[in-house]
Amino acid sequence: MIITVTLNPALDQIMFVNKLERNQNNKLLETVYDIGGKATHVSVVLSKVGIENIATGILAGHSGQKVQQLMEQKGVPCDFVWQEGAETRITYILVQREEKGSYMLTNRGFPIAAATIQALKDKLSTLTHEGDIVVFAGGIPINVDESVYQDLLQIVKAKQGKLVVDATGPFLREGIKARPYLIKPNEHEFKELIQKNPQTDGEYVSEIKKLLADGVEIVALSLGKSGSIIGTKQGFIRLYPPKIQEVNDVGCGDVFLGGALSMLSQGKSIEESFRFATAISASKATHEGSSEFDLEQTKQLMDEVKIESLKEEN
Ligand code: TA6
Repeated sequence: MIITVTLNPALDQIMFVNKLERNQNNKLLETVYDIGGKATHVSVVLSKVGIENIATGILAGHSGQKVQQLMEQKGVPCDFVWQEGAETRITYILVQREEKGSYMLTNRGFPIAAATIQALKDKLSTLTHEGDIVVFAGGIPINVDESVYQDLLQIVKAKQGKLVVDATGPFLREGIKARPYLIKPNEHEFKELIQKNPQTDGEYVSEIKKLLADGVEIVALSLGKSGSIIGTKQGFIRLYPPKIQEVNDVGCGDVFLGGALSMLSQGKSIEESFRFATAISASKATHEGSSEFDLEQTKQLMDEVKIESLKEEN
């Protein structure tokens, strides 16, 4: 079983214009809603691929109900903790049809009540069984500190669960302290973590080796449109994504993580798992929604993913 934990889910409001004009009345061409918050995306991929999973975390209000409704429409079993008197945050994403890339404005979300955190701890303890993969991904609520985060991680470790952590700054460091199965930092998060600025793949490999020595089993370093570097004690590979017509890049990193876990959880090799992850992430980029992709398109893109083995620079 794979359990995804989204402490701070979001309802993504994705708006499309031709080209944003300053000081103008920019008429929206279209607005679509999708799920947001990162670990939620992982669950969408797992469900679409047919991997048993449960999505939990903290939801609230009408926007939280809309998120759960969208998750259920995408075939995701949900078991969230609900907080009264609050509203799940809305993320505003602007996509210009005539330009590449998107603008994303993320709200911080509501403060989590002590009772809500306790309810989540109880739920996590109930849901997690030995050998389960438990994915913590996405932003952290404004009043959740590193010690609360570590308490949640340790509930999983106590149950012999396998931790996956996709977090930033001090929370990524907390994740590494818990000796996780997998971490997925992006380039910015990685450089902030190591407090260095690697310039070559070989330098990245040297830094990743230190994290493996600290007890991380798989380091999946996302380099965005340039691809990724995957490091394990068995070696290092560099993956290059296929060329695609980008529509909306929001959610690609989360779909990448979901794609990798959907394969790893079936015992597929590192190379096969991250080939699939790279292809499904590329498919997501060609879709408007932040959790949309096409499995047929993914299969066609698999052969266009380039993979090289990497060595540490001496
Ligand atoms: O990675 C995509 C996404 O999850 C969007 O769906 C949007 O909700 C945003 O990121 C949330 O990011 P945050 O770091 O605030 O959790």
